[in-house]
Amino acid sequence: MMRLTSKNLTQADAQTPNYDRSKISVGIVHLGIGAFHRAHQAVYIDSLLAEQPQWGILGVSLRSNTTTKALNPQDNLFTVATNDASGQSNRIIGSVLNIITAPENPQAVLDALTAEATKIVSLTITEKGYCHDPATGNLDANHADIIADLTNPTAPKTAAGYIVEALRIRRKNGTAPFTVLSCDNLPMNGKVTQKVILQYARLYDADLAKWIEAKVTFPSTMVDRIVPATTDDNRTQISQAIGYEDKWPVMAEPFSQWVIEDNFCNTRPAYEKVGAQLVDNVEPYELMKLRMLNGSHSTIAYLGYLAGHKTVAEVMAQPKFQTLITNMMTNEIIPTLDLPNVDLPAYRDQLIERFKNPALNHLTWQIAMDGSQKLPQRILDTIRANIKANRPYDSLAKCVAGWMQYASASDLQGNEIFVRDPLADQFKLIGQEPDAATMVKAYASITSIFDALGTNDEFITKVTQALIELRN
Ligand code: CS2
Repeated sequence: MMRLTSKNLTQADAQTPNYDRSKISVGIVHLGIGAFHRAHQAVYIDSLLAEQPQWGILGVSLRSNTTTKALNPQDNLFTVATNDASGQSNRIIGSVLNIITAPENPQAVLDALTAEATKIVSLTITEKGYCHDPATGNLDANHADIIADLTNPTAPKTAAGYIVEALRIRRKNGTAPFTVLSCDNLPMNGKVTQKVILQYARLYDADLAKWIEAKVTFPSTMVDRIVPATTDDNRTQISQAIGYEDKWPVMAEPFSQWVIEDNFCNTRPAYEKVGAQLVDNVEPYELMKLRMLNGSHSTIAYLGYLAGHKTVAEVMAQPKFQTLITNMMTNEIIPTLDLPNVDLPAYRDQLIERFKNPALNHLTWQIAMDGSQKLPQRILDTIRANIKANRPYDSLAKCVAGWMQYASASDLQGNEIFVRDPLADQFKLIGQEPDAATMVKAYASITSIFDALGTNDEFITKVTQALIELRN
């Protein structure tokens, strides 16, 4: 089968770009070009380029060269296949003009970041890419990569290192700064990014930090689309469907949402023309999405995995789980939210349907990954809000208990679990504690996750009970 490239693009059996790619230029540099970015922001931009050709994307992989190697030979074109019970539709996205692997070509990344035409630097680097303490949001100045970047700031490795070095050069050259646009699942992701960048910059050059504080904006965003990891079967099936070999397509659900704080220090794309919502304050939307969607996802992932289920849809096909998740959203999450203009029960029902999508092979193991980075904003903040208002949080406590069992690297039958998390080694040691109460206390004393909640007796008791129940 012939490889998908610019030459055969228009012959592919899919929706293809409605613009001439040779007329598009780079206006956005995106750090962390994973499946999510390609199925989300790259699609919105693809819809806009016919009208605004100056907003093409240059993708950067900060670590591995897998995406670059797969996509450069196909002119960085890739298929986004959306799927649900009604079938599949394939769209080839042309908005990513080039992809660079940063460790192989750091100068090319800095050149792109310092180009006058680059007005936005966006990020999907996952929670751990911020090198921060998830409980407080402060930069982790002891993080090995941050130490390395501060020792050698002109040859950075981290997103913070690249952004600050690029801003230093832009300031020196008299080039206007870019907007930094976080698209990761963190509450007030713009604020978190700003804090990390400013703290890093202060350790580098105090004057530069002041300039960044005065000139650069960090809008918050709420991003939403379920994008499971692509499998070999997906690759084969999508290639067959479009008639050309696509080595790096993505699979996603049809649903997509993007809410953006309208606070750009440089120019911006007309996002509102392609379905994104621009608002003054994103926080309530972020809390809604993180607590309802991602909080439910993590609960489904830990408890579902321990019950022997491989995918989210499989878990949600069990009436017991569907009831648990519905009740958790109704009684323990919705009451913590303040969005008078959104029909939250309708949002809940829509989420249940999205989770049940039988066409998505979304692995519980994939969502279970990096719990140390996800739990605070998805589950623990909600528990804190309930404690404060004297409301129940029993289902959320079950999720925490499920996470602890999972983190111990041993399932309920004593089989080993491959836990992927920056704290996996520490978790495994704690998991050897012989009884539930001691184990719960030990996990809850990890302050970078639990902060002061870890010393709340009522919380410890509830989670311990939930863990004992789970084990029985
Ligand atoms: C998931 C998210 O892997 C995970 O942790 O909860 O990636 C989720 O699918 C997206 O946030 C949906 O927008």
